[in-house]
Amino acid sequence: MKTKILACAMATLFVVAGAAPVTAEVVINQKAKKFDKKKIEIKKGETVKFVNSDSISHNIHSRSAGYKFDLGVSKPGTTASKVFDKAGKFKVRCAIHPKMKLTVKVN
Ligand SMILES: [Cu+2]
Repeated sequence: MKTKILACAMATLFVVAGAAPVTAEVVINQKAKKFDKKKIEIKKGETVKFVNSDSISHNIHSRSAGYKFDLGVSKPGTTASKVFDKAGKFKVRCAIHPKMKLTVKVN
């Protein structure tokens, strides 16, 4: 019985360690009503973390065909994360500031 539990725990550890590259995180900073990058390329399953370093709120969303999402209003000093679990090229925008543009290419 003990051996079974140990084997199970080891298998879990292996899965967590093996999954590490898939859960990689890319940080995008928002400052002066801009994303700090215009284009990023990530792998399917990776997370993009949007940090709001502005003194105003932002609202990250995408209206790209087949991949619509809305992270809602993110207040100054907060972060909002999005897992991109679909391959493709997506336009990320801020609903409050239309000039904020980011293209996310998911491979
Ligand atoms: Cu904004």
